[in-house]
Amino acid sequence: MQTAFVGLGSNLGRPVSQVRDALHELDALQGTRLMHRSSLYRSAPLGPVRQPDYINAVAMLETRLAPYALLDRLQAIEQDHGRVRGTRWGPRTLDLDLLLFGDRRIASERLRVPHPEIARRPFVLFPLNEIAPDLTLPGIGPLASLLRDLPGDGLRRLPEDDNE
Ligand code: ROI
Repeated sequence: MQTAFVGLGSNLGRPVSQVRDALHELDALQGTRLMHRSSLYRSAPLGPVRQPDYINAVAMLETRLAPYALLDRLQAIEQDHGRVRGTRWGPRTLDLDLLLFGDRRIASERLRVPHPEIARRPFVLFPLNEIAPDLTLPGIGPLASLLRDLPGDGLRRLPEDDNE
């Protein structure tokens, strides 16, 4: 069994439902259980493209799947949600990023773990901190020190109703 963290993001097609449904689908994956999930957050879009705000969350999984098998399943869920691989920075119905996989460091063409942008993304680190505050990111450092330098503006936790 390995602990894996997955970042969820959506800013098209009823984003709150996209993210909530995806959390259930992660729990239903073969050999995988959803152990913890963060609250849902609304976040200002990062990047050069004008687009709607995102809904973001982070999930902690326990899985028997190997990293690439898990990545295949994540991409299949994205496809089911009508994800079209368009522009790099464009809006999306569902984005599932494999953020961390145990203490593994992977650097292949298809998969980089820890996710290369993780340290710069408030919409990943704040939700991650909610469910795993003591985490150290392999090759990067303690989550707590990354958060010290990161502004949390542009990020808002959604009210409880949206977080059942
Ligand atoms: N911005 C926010 N706030 N949340 C995301 O999930 C997200 N995903 C992306 C880019 C376009 C970088 N911007 C984002 O892929």
